[in-house]
Amino acid sequence: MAGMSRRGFLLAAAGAAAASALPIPPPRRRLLQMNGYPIDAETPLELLGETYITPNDLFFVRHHWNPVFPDAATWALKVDGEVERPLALSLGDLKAMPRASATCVLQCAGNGRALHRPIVPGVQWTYGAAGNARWTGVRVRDVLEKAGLKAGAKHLHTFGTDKPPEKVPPFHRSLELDKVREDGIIAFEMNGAPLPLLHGAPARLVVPGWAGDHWMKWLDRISPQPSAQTGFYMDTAYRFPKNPGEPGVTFKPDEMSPVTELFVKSNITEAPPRARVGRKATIRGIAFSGAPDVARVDVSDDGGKTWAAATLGKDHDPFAWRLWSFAYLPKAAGKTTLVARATDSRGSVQPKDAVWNQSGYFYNAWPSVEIEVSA
Ligand SMILES: Nc1nc2c(c(=O)[nH]1)N[C@H]1C(S)=C(S)[C@@H](COP(=O)(O)O)O[C@H]1N2
Ligand SMILES: [Mo]
Repeated sequence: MAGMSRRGFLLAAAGAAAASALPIPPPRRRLLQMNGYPIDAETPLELLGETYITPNDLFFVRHHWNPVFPDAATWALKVDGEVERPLALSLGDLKAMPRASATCVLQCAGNGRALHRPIVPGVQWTYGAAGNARWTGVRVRDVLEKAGLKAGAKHLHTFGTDKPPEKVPPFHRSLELDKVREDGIIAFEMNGAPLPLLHGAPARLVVPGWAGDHWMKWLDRISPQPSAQTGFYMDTAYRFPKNPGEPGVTFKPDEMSPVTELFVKSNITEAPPRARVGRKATIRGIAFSGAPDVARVDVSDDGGKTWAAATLGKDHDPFAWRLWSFAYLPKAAGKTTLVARATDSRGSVQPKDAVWNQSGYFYNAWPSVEIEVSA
């Protein structure tokens, strides 16, 4: 993005219509960006909890290298592998199929990486590599049925159009067919608008409840197969220890398994810095999980000894986040620390401390805020 502001870049990218090239210099002719990524941008914490639906222009962006945007006019989704009839479906073909929508959270597995101690290398996401959107397209199940899925297939291999530079391994992924047949959507709309280029236009995979690495952008091929895909982004990256150790303890790939379901989590997105004894002070936040629903959010002013229930927002959908608020009534003057804790519909409770892991995935410790209470 040499010589271009982020906003300028986003405007240029948004204006790039159906073109296939990004308006940035080719990999070897540009300034070195210190984090090494073309665009990794997160939503500010205070904006996360403002609305149930995260607007498209505030939705975090993450990809591994400069994207190659497909031309929607010539793009086709190829379906091959363990199917009776390999297919190539145009955007028009997809749009002629029955529609499906899901309002759900997309969260990068690395969201909150910056909060792990000891520090973990990688993009230093804090809170905002997560958003809640309404995704519309067709069911993966319907596409696979059209192609005639064969019995032996267990994993769906997914491919996007982006190409890594030189010897960098491609971002090739696969996920369990059972999950993607149950809930998966190939989405071409986001919040009622055509899917934006930066979010994977013409179409991306949506995997409600599962971490962002499964949500292939610029999707151009799906292939059901008997076994999981191999390669760096399956065998080394996106793995979480089966039996985590103390903070700082690392594991070999075979001692870990792929990240899938999100961990139960809340964040506090708004809190007054100051309050008065006996006057209600409202704090707000979001909560979500890899389980379909959030059952409750509680707040404590004594470090988790006692808890009081927050009020959940009225909007909810399976695997979406839930806004919440809590009217805190300060009892004494001084510095007060409030912590929050979510519980999901399967009974999983957000832990006081996150599980440290060498890739910094799934940070979900209790969020806290400090309020200065005066008499
Ligand atoms: N083709 C492709 N798809 C991809 C990626 C990528 O690098 N290439 N990154 C994944 C990761 S790690 C995340 S967290 C999400 C981010 O989606 P967003 O940019 O729409 O927020 O896209 C996923 N899909
Ligand atoms: Mo991610």
